[in-house]
Order: sequence, then structure tokens, then C-alpha cells
Amino acid sequence: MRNCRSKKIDCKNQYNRSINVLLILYYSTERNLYSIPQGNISYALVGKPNYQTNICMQTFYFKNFTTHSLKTTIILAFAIATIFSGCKARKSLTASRFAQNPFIRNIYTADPSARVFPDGRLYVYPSHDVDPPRGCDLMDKYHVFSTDDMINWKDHGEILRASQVSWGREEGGFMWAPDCVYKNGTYYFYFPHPSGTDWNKTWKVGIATSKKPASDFVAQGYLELGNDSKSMIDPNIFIDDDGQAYFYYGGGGRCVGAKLKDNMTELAGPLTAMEGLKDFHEATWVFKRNGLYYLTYADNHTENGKGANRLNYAISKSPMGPWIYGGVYLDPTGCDTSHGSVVEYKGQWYAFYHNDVLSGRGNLRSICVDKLYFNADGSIQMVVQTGLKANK
Ligand code: FUB
Repeated sequence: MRNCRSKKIDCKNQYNRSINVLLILYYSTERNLYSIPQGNISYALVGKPNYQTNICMQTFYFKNFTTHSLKTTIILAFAIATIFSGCKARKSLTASRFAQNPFIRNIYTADPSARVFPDGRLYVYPSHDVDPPRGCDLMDKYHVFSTDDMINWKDHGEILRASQVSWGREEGGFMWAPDCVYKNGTYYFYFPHPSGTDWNKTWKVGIATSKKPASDFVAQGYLELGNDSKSMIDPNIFIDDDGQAYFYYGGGGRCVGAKLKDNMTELAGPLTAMEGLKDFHEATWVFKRNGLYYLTYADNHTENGKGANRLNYAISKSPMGPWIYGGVYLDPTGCDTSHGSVVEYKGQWYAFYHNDVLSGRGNLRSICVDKLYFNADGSIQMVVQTGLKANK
């Protein structure tokens, strides 16, 4: 609660986590069951935007000889323990539901890059749609969010803004889709940002570093990527099992990648085109599963003459391709853009993405997560988008 007094938004988040309503369904039965919980279902419910309420439902069964005062004591003890633990007595991630989409509602967020870091928490590094928007021009002030149960999300607050980037364009804004990785004790936060007024021709990939995953980031320089930076956005880093890191980025139909040096701030080789992608637009994300490399990205799909990008994937036996196109795994989400990441957490794969359901506007987006499933041959199943429905 330390930040609570000084930051209104953090305050809301604190309340999000601390409002726990306990419902106890009390059964006195003849059944041959002891006073053992028969399941503990956690729901992250949303009454109205900005307030997420956890409701723990617990059913008690008692043997018919249990005395009234014993029953009361057991229930009271459970109630107190539940309230203080924030409903932490959940069975497991797979048995429980996760926070209803969009799972962040205190600010508008887009382009979620999800990472599991050494402290065991899952962190999400999205970009921030500033309200009111002007296209995507005013985007600024990255926040970081984390969870350890996919239900309760913590907003760690702002970690970087355009005015802290010394080489950035004077007018600010344009802090677009970032990524963050951990290597040798340091967190490297990569963010696309233009260096000039002519923003789409002056993109660079800035780096901020910290010893912590969600605070104390200090803007350093940018990656030397050559002069051909028109439309080149959305940095993504993939670290292979042998520790070798790869850098990818792209936009305007072009996706390139290269090995990174161990210092994580310089390319170790030339940027090479990622071959085999179909209708690539932007939003590169590379991950590995069962020895196969996956590259996910947004396409240029339109519907009724309007942008309605989808998320696609391609597979390769090498992190540098060539790639074999796999198909679409996320249908349009209401926005013209689409942008996502894929990560495994506590044995379950997840697809992160953004939609427009809170605002009804494609440039006031909100980040979402749903379970991701693979077929036996490694292909990806279509994501079922859950949560609030379009608000138009
Ligand atoms: O959020 C700004 C830009 O829109 C991102 O960099 C793109 O991927 C698209 O989502």
C-alpha cells in the first residue's frame, strides 16, 4: 500500500486485490463425508471496470454427529483464513478459472509481451494506449503487470516514459510494443521509439536495463540496426536453451532477425529476412516448444474494408528459419491491429493479445489472455477468446 497514497491508479489495484468476498455454502448432511472441503472454486469477477472482486465459494459437508458449535468454529476459521490469504487456497491453476478478460482495466494496454522470470511470477510488458488517443501517436508510459496465479494481477506502475529517452523524438509519444528478457542478472527492456519528427522513418529500438523485473529501469542507448528503419517496430527477443539470444523486429511487411551478442545490446551478425511467413504485417514473437521454433505475427487481414488483423504462426527447426506457415490462431479482436505473445506458465500454455471491448475503440485497447492448445503434430489450435464481449 506504499504507493497507494501517491498514485490513484495503484490505489485502485490494491483494492482490486483486497476485496475478497467469501460465500460459504453450509450443508448439514447425512452423507458419509467429513468436514473436508469438496472443492474450492475461485472466480475473478468484474462488477464494473476497474473493480475486480474475488469470490471464493466453499462447500462444507459435515457428518451428522458434528456438533453445531464445531461446525461454526470450522466455518469461522475457514472464513478468516480465506479472507487473510486472499483466497489462496485454490486447488491449482488448471482447476481454477482465471481473471476475466480483459484482465487489466485500470488503464488501456496493448501489445502484451508475457515472460516468466526467475522469481516464478509471470510478468506482462504491454504498451500503454493513452486516453484520449490520437491514433497510436500519444502512446507512452509503460507499465508492468505480474501474477503468480493468473487471477490476481499486480500493476507495478510506470517503468519508462518517452521524456526519459535522451535520443528520442522531441515531441514524445510513440512508445510502441516492447519486450523484456532476463539474462545474467539483468532485465533488458526493448522498446521501439522514433528518434525524429518524421516518426515512421526514424524508428529505433531502445534498451532500458534494471536489476529488477518491474522497477528501476534506466534508459540506455539503442541497438545499432542500420539505416533501413522505415516501419521497423515491435522488437522481440528469444533466448534459446543454449543461452544464445536472437533479436527480431519488423513492420510494413518485413520481418528480420539476427543473433545478439552476450551483452544483449549489439547484434552478433547481420539482420536476415525471415523466409516463409505469409502476409506478415508486424508483432513478431518467437518461442520454442518440444524442440520446434514458432514465430507468431499479425497479418494484414481486413473485414468490410477495415483493418481486422489476425495472429498467425509459422514453425521452423531453426530460430532463424526458414519458416513453414502454420495458419491463423487468433481471429480479429475488434481492433484493426493485433499483437500477442505465447508463453508456458505452470504447465499451461497461454496466448496473450489485446482487444477493444472496454472502449469500443481500436486505439484504446485492453490486454487479454486465454489458454492455448497444441495438436499432437505441433500445430496450434484456434484460441477461444473469452471474457467481456464487444461494447459497441
Ligand atoms: O501499439 C502500437 C502498434 O500497434 C504496435 O507496435 C503494433 O504491433 C500494433 O499493435
